[in-house]
Amino acid sequence: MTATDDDVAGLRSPRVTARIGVALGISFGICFATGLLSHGIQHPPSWFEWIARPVWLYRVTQGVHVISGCVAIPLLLAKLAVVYPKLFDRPLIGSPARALERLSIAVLVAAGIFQLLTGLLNIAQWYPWSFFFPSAHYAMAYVAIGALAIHIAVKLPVIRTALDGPVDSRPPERRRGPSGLSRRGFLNLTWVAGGLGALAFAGQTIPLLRPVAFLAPRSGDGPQGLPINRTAEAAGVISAATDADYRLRVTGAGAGRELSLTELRTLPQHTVDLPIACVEGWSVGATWTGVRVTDLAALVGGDGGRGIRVISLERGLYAVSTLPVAQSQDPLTLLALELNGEPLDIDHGYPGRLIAPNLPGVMQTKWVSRIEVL
Ligand SMILES: Nc1nc2c(c(=O)[nH]1)N[C@H]1C(S)=C(S)[C@@H](COP(=O)(O)O)O[C@H]1N2
Ligand SMILES: [Mo]
Repeated sequence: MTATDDDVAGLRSPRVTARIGVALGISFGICFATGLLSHGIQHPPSWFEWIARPVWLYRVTQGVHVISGCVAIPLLLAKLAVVYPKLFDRPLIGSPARALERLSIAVLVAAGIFQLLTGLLNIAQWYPWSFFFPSAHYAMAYVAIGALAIHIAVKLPVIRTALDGPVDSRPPERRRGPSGLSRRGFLNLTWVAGGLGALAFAGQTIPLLRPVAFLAPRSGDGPQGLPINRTAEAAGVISAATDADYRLRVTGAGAGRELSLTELRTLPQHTVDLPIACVEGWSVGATWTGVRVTDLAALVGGDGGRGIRVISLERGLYAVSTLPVAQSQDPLTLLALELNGEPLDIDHGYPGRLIAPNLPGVMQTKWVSRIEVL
């Protein structure tokens, strides 16, 4: 960077890129932290115990995860737009320090684009790839954050100087480039684009913003006012779920019970207000009525103190969910038989689905066939 920066032409100034970079770094950092949390809840390491209160916490953290990712998309595009000629500077490699810097940038750009693109397509439920999205998205997060850390460390002196002082210290008559756009103007456009990125999806999780969520694919439509990620037909469970011989099997240490839907309905029923919060960022609050999982555990002499495994009629990826201990013992955790005052729609998990406080939607198994008290 030059001493005054004033002779750097137009928008391609470190003063511009550093400011966008700070915003991008913050959104990546937030996205990374909330993403790690979501992964940790679903695949808990032995030292990690997830909590059941506040019931809306995951709804917020996962909403923030998706929104911060959506904000980062226009920010990354703006940053690339101002720096891209520098990406091809000669020499391409040069000294070891320069080689490290350039390698970290190449990895950062590639991993950043990969994360934002796969995250976006996952929201749209479009999987034009053969890898397993959660594992790839999780692994690549470390690559992106590692490259970001190196990039910031290498650039720290430049960033410091660039942020010290106004974005444009040239005389006013020289502030507009050939496009007529000033640095301030470009930055303001970038912030507006970032805000639009947030708005496009925020309505998935913030009810007040639902009408303006112009890109959000799942914003509250679906039977009983709740979106559906996978229908009973897609899951191949229609005949098993509507079978008159349906029995819920509850197993514990040694003991076992089988309950028909009628028997489930004669057990004490409880009504709770809990959101479904999907990893894709959409979330909706709803009223659920059904049997406490702790009451079911008690039928086989357990209390959920070591967790509970919930098994679906469906085979495959969503067949099994292991509840954290906090949710397994929580009076709000139900085998729900009703949603918003009506029997569960088959697409929402009839005859019964799990609903628990502060848990990712993906762990709230539909079409439950078996409950194992661990
Ligand atoms: N058996 C089964 N349970 C499931 C799913 C599924 O595909 N199969 N999808 C999960 C996901 S990802 C979410 S977000 C919620 C959505 O519940 P809903 O379709 O009733 O809105 O159910 C969860 N439970
Ligand atoms: Mo989900």
